[in-house]
Amino acid sequence: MAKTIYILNGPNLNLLGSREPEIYGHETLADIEARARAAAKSHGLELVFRQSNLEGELVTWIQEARTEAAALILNAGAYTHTSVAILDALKTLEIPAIELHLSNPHRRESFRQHSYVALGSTGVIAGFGPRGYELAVDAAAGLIG
Ligand code: CA2
Repeated sequence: MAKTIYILNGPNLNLLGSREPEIYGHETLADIEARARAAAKSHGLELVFRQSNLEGELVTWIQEARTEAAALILNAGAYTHTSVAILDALKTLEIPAIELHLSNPHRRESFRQHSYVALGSTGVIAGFGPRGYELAVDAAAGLIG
C-alpha cells in the first residue's frame, strides 16, 4: 500500500495569489497543491493537503498524522512563531516532520526569526517560494526511504 504524506498549511495561506505577491508569489494554494501532488506521485506517495486558519484544527491534524502519515510537511504560517500547542503536537510524532515556508523568515522582521515549529522538526525548507513544496516532498520521500 502506498505511503501517505501530510502537507498542512496554516493561517492566511488560503489567500495566496491575491495579495503580497512580492513576498509570496502569484500562485494560489491550489496551484501549489498541484505541484505537491505531482511531486508525491513521482515518488509513489499518497498526499493529504489541507489548510486551516484555526490553531486547534492544525493540532488535531498533526495528531491524526501520528497514525495516518509516513511524514508531515508543515507551513504553519504565523503560528510558526507563536504556537507552543503546535510544537507540543509535533513532539508526539515518531515520523519525520519538515518545517516549510515560502519566504525566508530569517531575512524578514525579527519576530519571524524564532520558530517553535523548528524545535519539533527534522529539517527546514524556506525561501524557495512554491518550489519549496516540491523540495519538501522530495525531502520527505528521502526520509521515508
Ligand atoms: O513564508 C511563509 O510561508 C510563511 O509561513 C507565511 C506566513 C508568515 O507569517 C510566516 O512568517 C512565513 C504568512 C502567510 C500569509 O499568507 C498570505 C498570503 C497572501 C496574502 C497575505 C498573506
